[in-house]
Amino acid sequence: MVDDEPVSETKLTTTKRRWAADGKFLTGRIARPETERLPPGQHLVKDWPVLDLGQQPHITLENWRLDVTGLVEDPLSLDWTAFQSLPQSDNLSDIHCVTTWSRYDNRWEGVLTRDLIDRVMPRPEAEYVMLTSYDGYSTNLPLADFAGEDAILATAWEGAPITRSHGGPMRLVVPHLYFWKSAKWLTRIDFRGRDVAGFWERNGYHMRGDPWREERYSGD
Ligand SMILES: Nc1nc2c(c(=O)[nH]1)N[C@H]1C(S)=C(S)[C@@H](COP(=O)(O)O)O[C@H]1N2
Ligand SMILES: [Mo]
Repeated sequence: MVDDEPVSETKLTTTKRRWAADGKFLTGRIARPETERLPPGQHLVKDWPVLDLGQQPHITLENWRLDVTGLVEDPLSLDWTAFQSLPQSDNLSDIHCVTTWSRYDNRWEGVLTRDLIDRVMPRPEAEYVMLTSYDGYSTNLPLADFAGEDAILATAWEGAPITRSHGGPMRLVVPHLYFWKSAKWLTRIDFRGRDVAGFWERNGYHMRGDPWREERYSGD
């Protein structure tokens, strides 16, 4: 069951809300994505940190569902077998987390968001998506970003199923935006005509979140 605001105040939410209020980590530097691989204010890590609201849901493949709703011609409710029968792809991308770590060259396998979009056929009025996850997390992004060419509904990382702590059995990866837009344990994709703030977006974070423009906080 997915609630709208299930998450109690934790040290993480308090700290990250304060960073947003203070504009922490902003460099004011102009990034050049053509020549610089690391966005401004980021540093490289080799490991892969786990970040979430602290409730990592257990979802069996049998119970897993993905609902695709809202302003689309063909809404879908997919079980795991139906999801696996969508076209499968793989790609390589970098992760940029707003808490300033970046990780290069992550190999993902799953369903490109473009292939899902082709299947449901968004109506012309659909300009945003709201994502909802099994832990009650939500995040919003423009449809144009959700449809980015590297964006993937990922079921595997580096050749193995994505672990529960990293959002398995399925998570979104939208590598050209800060990683909070990449919902773990994703269960609903809702196509909308208006941009409504998700969890971090209600807590001081940017509606778009482009690391190259350093869109960390609302108002940046
Ligand atoms: N469902 C869900 N997705 C989520 C989050 C979350 O708390 N719940 N946290 C976001 C944030 S802030 C980040 S940085 C990344 C972290 O993903 P990772 O734990 O695989 O590194 O997941 C994003 N997706
Ligand atoms: Mo994050």
